[in-house]
Amino acid sequence: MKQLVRAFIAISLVSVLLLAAISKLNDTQGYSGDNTLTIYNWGDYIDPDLIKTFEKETGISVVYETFDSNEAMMTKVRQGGTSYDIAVPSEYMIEKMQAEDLLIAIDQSKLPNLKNIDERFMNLPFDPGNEYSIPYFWGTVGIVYNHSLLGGKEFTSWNDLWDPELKNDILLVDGAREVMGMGLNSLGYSLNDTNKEHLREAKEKLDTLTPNIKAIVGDEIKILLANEEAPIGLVWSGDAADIMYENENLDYVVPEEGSNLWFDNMVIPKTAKNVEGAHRFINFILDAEIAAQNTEWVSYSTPNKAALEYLPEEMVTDERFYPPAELTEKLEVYENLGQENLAYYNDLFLEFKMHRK
Ligand code: SPD
Repeated sequence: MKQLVRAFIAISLVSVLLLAAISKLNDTQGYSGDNTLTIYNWGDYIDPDLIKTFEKETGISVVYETFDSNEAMMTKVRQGGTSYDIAVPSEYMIEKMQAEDLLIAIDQSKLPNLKNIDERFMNLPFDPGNEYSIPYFWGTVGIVYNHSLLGGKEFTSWNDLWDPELKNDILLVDGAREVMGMGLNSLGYSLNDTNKEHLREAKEKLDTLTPNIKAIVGDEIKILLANEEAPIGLVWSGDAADIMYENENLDYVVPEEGSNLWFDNMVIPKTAKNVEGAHRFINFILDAEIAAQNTEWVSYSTPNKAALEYLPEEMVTDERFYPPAELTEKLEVYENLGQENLAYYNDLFLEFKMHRK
């Protein structure tokens, strides 16, 4: 009898330890079972109340993680250590993920709210037919500047940033393609240039901007600019829109030489364990009122046409953030330049960052 009791206690102990280990693993590895959804998104890129609403509506609990660059996101998804059910990459990275067979095809029959998306943002070259990705937010890259701190100075060209009077005035978003793109555009080259001499020339031109650069930063760029810690920033349009609601001395411009037009879309990585829940989440985000709430919180430009009527008119008619097709046609969308070229962009960007130290 004593042996039986001892065996029972031993089995119970092992079970408890096993359960604790599994639960710990779930906490750290983003386990996605039927009742969990693991989402991987950019920082500051969803209204946190919407996660609660989704959890309440569906009974699915959300594990939410953030990244600050497409490259960081890709590395983690490729490693496969965490079972992401949803990720939100930009267009060139979607193409790359698809080329590396890292995505699950989306079942559009499960997305009745997809009809809310403006045709203009569907069926784009990086994902014909939206087989693998669904629009989330879109925008441009440009210069946000504080006309009050700069004594009324205006910006029209990337080359205006090289003005020696702007010593220590500029914050750059920490993005390899954005910063290298600024160097390329300032020389009249394409944002998708793969000519190594042009890329090196762009990096060397960026080195000469060093005296004017105060810092290269992540999401904190918004707070620094809004609090007037620096008068100029190279930013994504949505970050400019966000801080311009807080500080009326700020303005945003897309330089005349051209710039980047980008699209962030929701995808379901191959690591997904809750594909059904992922579709439910995407459809939830596509709802017009939910998309409007998200847009008000995030401040980026929504591709959801049906959401526009729930948003303040002055927001959605502002052509700095909702440029019409005639304007965006002049901008360039990043392409997937292939592993070797993308690595070269990243190496040059790193070299440029080192040069500053
Ligand atoms: N804080 C949210 C940042 C989202 C930026 N996405 C833009 C990517 C452009 N390639």
